[in-house]
Amino acid sequence: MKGIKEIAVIGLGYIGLPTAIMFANAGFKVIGYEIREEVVEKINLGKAHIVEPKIDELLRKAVESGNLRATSNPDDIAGKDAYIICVQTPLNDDKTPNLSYLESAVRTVAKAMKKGSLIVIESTVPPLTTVKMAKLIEELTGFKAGKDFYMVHAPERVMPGRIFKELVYNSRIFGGITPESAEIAEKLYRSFVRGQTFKTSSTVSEVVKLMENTFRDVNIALANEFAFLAHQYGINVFEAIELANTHPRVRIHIPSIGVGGHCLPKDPHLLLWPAKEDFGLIKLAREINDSMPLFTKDLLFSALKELNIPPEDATIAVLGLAYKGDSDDTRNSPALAFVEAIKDDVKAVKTYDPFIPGTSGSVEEAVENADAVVIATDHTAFKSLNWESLGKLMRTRILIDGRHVVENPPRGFLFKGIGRGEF
Ligand code: SAJ
Repeated sequence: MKGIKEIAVIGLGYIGLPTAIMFANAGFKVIGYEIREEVVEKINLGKAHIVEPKIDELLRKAVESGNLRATSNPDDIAGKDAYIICVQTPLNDDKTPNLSYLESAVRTVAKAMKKGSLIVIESTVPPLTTVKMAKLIEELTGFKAGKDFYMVHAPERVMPGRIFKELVYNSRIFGGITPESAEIAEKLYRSFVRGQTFKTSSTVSEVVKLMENTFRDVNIALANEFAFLAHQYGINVFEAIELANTHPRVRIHIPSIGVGGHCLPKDPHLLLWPAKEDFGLIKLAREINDSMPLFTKDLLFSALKELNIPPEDATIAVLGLAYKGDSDDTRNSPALAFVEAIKDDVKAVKTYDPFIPGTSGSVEEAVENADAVVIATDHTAFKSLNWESLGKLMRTRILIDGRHVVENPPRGFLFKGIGRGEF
């Protein structure tokens, strides 16, 4: 395989755009293919359509160097040496994978590629997908996989907010349909990856990616079950977790109002989808995590009951809509699930999230005349609120902590928190 010089990145979302930028700033000629024309326009002006530290300066550098251009015209990606596919793989409503975006991207690449092209799927996919897509390319092109083209699954592990650091320093796995495919991809990515790199088969790589997020989802569910027990035993689960984690080989996760984002709620289902049978733990963990917004609703309603406030008379202020702290992403956010769960049973719901336009203008505005405040996202801004002055604005002072933001409940409030069984 002669040296790779020209790369097409398919899909310029929160993984594709940073990846295109890294390759461009590593000296490759990169063309980003994106169907959203407004995104193409912005990128060609050196402006990012996603919020991520350092992205504006790195994107401007890539565009001004002439190494990165975006297009929505598939003719512009013809005959490239490498194609990096970074499209979404969401779930359908019935929790089965929607691979239509991936298949459409593969068909676009099949039309554009040349003999010898390397194709990399970065998207998180069900096991066995990469080999299936290689067969589709063989059918569409008459090329022989592993001989006339190379194909690899190379999942990303980046955490939003740290993408550019983690793209360089995280370890990386290259799963090839043939060992040579993995070799070629590893060499290409080492143009910017400084972390350890590993080669394996495409199916092992697909399973590894899904195992990583399933491991996290199951451990969060375990922490949530510990929280349920803490309520029965009258203890603070966070004190217990902190002490348990002093064990050198124990790292219990954090109980919360729920698990959001577009990875953890989805990936366990992708892992199980092609399996002929599963064994229950992974699905049960998903059910436990998905039940947390309702558990938080129960805490709120038990507090209203203690103060003899009929829910239908109550105004509830919800602080945070994003799926996790200091993010503007609301995909599968448990905060939204919580609002959905209470909105028809209470008089009014007011929301405030500093990262989400269209919510109240301030915490004060949201809590004014409210009967209860529910902390639904662990934004840093919520960790230093003056509850005494906020309490003066409220009709009744109930505080429900869904994110372990409040360590010592403020005086004058009826406080309940997930795992705070001592109250
Ligand atoms: N959460 C908890 N308790 C915890 C940790 C997280 O309730 O102890 C919640 C968060 O609030 C959030 C959700 O779970 O709602 C997911 O949080 P996350 O920190 O896992 O964030 P993601 O989904 O953005 O990132 C994960 C990461 N995977 C792992 O840490 C194994 C990231 O490295 C992956 O790249 C990313 O999924 C992905 O794209 O797959």
